[in-house]
Amino acid sequence: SDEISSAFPYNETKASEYGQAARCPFAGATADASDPIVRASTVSESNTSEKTGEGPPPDGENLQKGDLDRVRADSDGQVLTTNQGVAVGDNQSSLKIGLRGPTAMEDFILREKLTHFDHERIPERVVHARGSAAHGYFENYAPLSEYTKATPFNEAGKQTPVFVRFSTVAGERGSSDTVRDVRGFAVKFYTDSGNWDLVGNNIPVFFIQDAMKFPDLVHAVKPEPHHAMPQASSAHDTYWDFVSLMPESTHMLLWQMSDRAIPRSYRMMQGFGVHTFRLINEKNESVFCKFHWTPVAGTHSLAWDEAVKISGADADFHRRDLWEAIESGAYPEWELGLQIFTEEQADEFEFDVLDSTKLIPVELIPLLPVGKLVLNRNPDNFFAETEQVAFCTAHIIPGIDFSNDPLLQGRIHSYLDTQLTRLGGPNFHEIPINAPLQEIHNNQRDGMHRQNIPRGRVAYEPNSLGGGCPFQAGMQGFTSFPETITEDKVRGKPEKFADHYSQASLFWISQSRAEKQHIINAFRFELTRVQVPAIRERVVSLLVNVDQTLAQAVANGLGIDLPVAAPLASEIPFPVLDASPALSETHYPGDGTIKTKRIAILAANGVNGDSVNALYDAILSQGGVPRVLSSQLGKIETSQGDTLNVEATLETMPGVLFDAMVIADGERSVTNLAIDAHTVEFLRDQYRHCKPIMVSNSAKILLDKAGIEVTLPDGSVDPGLIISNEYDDDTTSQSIEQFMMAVGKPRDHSR
Ligand code: HDE
Repeated sequence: SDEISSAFPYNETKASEYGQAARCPFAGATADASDPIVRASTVSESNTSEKTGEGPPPDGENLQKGDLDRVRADSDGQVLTTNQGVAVGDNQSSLKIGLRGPTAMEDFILREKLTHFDHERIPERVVHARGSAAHGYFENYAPLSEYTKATPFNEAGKQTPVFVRFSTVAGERGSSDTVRDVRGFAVKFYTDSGNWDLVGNNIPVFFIQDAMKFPDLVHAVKPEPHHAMPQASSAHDTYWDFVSLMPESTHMLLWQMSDRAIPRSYRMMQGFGVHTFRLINEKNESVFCKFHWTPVAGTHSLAWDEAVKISGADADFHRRDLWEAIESGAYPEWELGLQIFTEEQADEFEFDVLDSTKLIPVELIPLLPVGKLVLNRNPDNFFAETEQVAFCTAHIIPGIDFSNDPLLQGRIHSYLDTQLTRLGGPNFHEIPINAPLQEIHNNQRDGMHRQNIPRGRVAYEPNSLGGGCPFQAGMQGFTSFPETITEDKVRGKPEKFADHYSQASLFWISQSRAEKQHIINAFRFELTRVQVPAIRERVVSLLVNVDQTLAQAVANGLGIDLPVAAPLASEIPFPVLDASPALSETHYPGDGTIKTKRIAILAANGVNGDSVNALYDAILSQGGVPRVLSSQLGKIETSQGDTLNVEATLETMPGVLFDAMVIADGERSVTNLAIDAHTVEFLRDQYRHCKPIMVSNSAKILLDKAGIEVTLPDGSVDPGLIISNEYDDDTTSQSIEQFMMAVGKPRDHSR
């Protein structure tokens, strides 16, 4: 080291601080690469999140990964450099005129580092700022050539790489995941005929009918401009003022106040393209189409009280859930279903298919299952991929076309336009996550941050100097459907757009009893936060047109008389519809398994270790995620004289973060748990949120302490509360089976 310090004279005075030690990792600054946790957190498929499953994460099969490899960077074993590739000798101190003197202007290393840092942030998305994404693929079931020439659908078993981003709408980039809001469900297909983006939501309808109203809607729901409150919440005056004056939003309001707006997980929500699109086949025949994603895990939601508490316990609840599921190899899956219908059928519907506040009940046009979506790889870098991905409704491919939905028409402009500000110019398509797999050849040139190097003198068309290239593809390329239109140029709306209530009523009557109660509660909550009484009343007057019971229940909660119904926008009597069972979440129970369900096992000193181990293995073997929780980390003694590892504490991982719970067997353990007030809180929340609970006989004292009745209010057996007999092996295994069944089912709201 003497030799080295004499080679670097600037370190002479304080060799120990500035010497070789600062240029190489010092003792303790390197981690043992054979440790699986260390390995997992240094390689690009990292898992630094609280882990589900066992062992290092599997390497997901991803078709886009190869292509992104050219830009992936790993610094393993590399020397630190500037952005010009110059090796940096000292990354601790700026260059000074004397150790106590001013910093030299010529310190290009410091200046480059600070300049880059100063410009690290880009504007967040004006809506859908908070989101999470993953890579995967879409696999087509069978050729769909009868309807479309779009290449992802042209062969059985064909896989098309995708990148999917889920999001909330109103909250800022750092807001909480479990707020009441619509969720974005945006899919970028890297097809072999160019990129196709299906930029949808988890709710099949929208607030407004015309793009003209979108900025107003967003200004109303975002934090109020004078004091920038509230964050990520529609429960305030400006939002309800706006929607109460826009009766077309009523249908969407029912969805937004329903459980759909507080999903349990991104993996457990439906997705919808919302608008009517066109499909076009090789013969240039066209049909209309709506896109639906249905999750294999079922459609599940949180309880409102639970969502609020999760916000405090883990603001990244949905982000973490998606990340962990993929890291553990439990790849989320959806089925793509199409509602296909002709123009003639559309003319017969009592609603207009160009109106995004209306849906087509699947009982009227059933879903044609066409393929599955699998998400199997987490991004390497949040900013480079999830933040920089640019979804555009204008990105469509031959075989797909727009309808004249006036909301969609406006979106075709907005998504490209917004990237110019957000991503800093017109070359955002060259950012790796946005680049198509197909080569790009055109005469667009220059602009900020151009990456490719076009060769030759020709940047125009037609040309002879470039041999006429790049040339037009003719009918092989994208051609718009030649729809015949003979109409006046007007500002206005088609007649059927004036029906603002039939489908709101349809949604309401199609909900289960519990779902209806949740909708009432949500309206009461949001409107109670509204300060201006006239706004509250105006909202209830819209609800009178939807359903008297709903309106009355909301009015009661607000302490007001039932107002008169809001005036109708049309004289035409609109239809009263039959219920559509598929609009209720209960229609999508999932596959009945306990896969990825998080199950807390509460234990303390004196626990029956054999029973915990058996239960733990049983949960793992069925794909569930068991966690042993106690008052503090470390080891607890079992009644067998062994020890058991505590994985999380009751204080840091409250009940709302789990799908089910077990009080482990062992009288002494139960007595010890009873001393910790978190145990009772845990039990109460799990019970209140209708989650399965398994306790042994001896733990009944804990139920008493939590004020939990062992039977349902009507005296019948509570199927979600399983009391096992810890002294009888047979009944214990029956109880475990019963418990697992309950965990695999959607929540039972009979409590
Ligand atoms: Fe969007 N929307 N939107 N939207 N939207 C954006 O685009 C817009 C609408 C949706 O994960 C923005 O890149 C207009 C309906 C999703 O990156 C912006 C109108 C639906 C995402 C924009 C709508 C959506 C966005 C903000 C009415 C469901 C997130 C940043 C005419 C079918 C995509 C960006 C992602 C994002 C405009 C209505 C879904 C400003 C003008 C309807 C999932 O361009």
